[in-house]
Amino acid sequence: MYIQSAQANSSTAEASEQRPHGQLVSRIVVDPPDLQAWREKLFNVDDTIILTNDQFETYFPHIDNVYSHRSTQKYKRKPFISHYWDCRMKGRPPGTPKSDDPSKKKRKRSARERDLCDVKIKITEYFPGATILPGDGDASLSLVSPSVYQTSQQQMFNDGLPRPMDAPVNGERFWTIQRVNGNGGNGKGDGVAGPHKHSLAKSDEIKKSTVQRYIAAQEKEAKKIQKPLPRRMSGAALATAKKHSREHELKLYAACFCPFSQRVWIALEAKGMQYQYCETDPFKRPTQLLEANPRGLVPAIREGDWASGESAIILEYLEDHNQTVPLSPTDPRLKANCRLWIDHINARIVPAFFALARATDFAKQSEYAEKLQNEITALVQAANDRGPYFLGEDLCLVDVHFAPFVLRMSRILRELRNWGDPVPGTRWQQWADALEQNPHVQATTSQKELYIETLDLFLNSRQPHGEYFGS
Ligand SMILES: N[C@@H](CCC(=O)N[C@@H](CS)C(=O)NCC(=O)O)C(=O)O
Repeated sequence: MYIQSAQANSSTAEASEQRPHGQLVSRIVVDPPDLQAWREKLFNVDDTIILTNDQFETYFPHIDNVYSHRSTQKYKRKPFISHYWDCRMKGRPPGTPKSDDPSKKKRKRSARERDLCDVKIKITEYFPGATILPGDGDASLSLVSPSVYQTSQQQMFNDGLPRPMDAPVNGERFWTIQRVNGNGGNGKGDGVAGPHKHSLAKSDEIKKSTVQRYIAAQEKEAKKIQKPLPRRMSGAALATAKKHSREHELKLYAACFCPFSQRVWIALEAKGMQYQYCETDPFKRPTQLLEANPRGLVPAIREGDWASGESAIILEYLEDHNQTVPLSPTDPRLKANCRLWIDHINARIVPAFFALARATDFAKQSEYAEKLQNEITALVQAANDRGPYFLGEDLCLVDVHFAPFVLRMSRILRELRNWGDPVPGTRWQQWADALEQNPHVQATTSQKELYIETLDLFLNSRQPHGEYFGS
């Protein structure tokens, strides 16, 4: 079954380079012909495999669970780019910190031994117009001499799978996949690296392929429509809300599913303030909420006869009101800088987040994921080098604005929208982990199911978080 058509959103080298980490294709074909044979072939990678763009996009997402992306090599003035992937059974490289965040998805790999397999592959993507020529300076090319290629164009090989008949000739994008390492000799004495030390079935037990994850996400969404959901606050958030349920002059009207509400809640907790938490369903338009915020949106706060809506305004108010734990720097330039990046979060990251969260079309998901990643990268580049937070060691308002969305990236976008975790060892990962592990963020976070269960609530909000036109 062909699910969604290819979106040729990367017809140039630049577009390919901008793709998020490890993400090579932009469509899903659930049930293509000869799938089992193709999976075996792409698992074994006995010889260099040449694929048309169509073949690569169709079959690689069915086998990408076997491998994990390690690095991408770009070449100056060359019409190709190489992506290196290790067999997933090689395990986590030494030095990659494990997250001890209890709400983070538990990975089966934590129990697995390391270095169970040594197979590495190189996937080379040749841009339109590239041809395979010997001596082009790249090792992969010398493996594919014109005569080999000639043969591959003309024959059906003994695995019975069709070869790309026209890829390098008619100037379309094409791909090669080849082994660059393996478990020693393969016993044939032909210099070819050895095979995987496990079966394809074993790889399938360990991780689902992109296509399987796509199908699971679709099923999850379908089930969600069928059964009524509890949609109730849970976990640490519930405990914190109970602790702050007593009548108090300062009231926070918030909804557990709402990222904007969570911002204000994090700030109240970080500042150690006394307040009353009032879980509020904005869709029911309760009077107390309308009195505090005539627009009827959460969050809103009330303090005596004064009230306000809008998370950014409330956060500024709390900052002016309570300086015991400041979340804003005193230096005017640094403060202006923070305001600038808060604006970036609200004007660019939030709409890009919503665009991706709303995208059920797989090709659109790739496009929006790339845009969201670019907006995040701009923010991360503006952050203090040492971290872990935006300004360094202490949580500030930029972090407070950002944190609820970072949490929802791993809880919603990763589960439903094919969003990739931050690349290990990067500043982005350091920041995302710090936000996940921050005690005030954790104290205001429910168990992860809540966020998927309530996705429709904040996506259906009246707020025009909008069409994202980021460029
Ligand atoms: N810009 C507002 C956004 C608040 C917002 O969108 N709240 C949503 C829940 S996440 C809401 O109250 N929706 C109710 C509705 O649309 O009727 C803020 O930052 O406070």
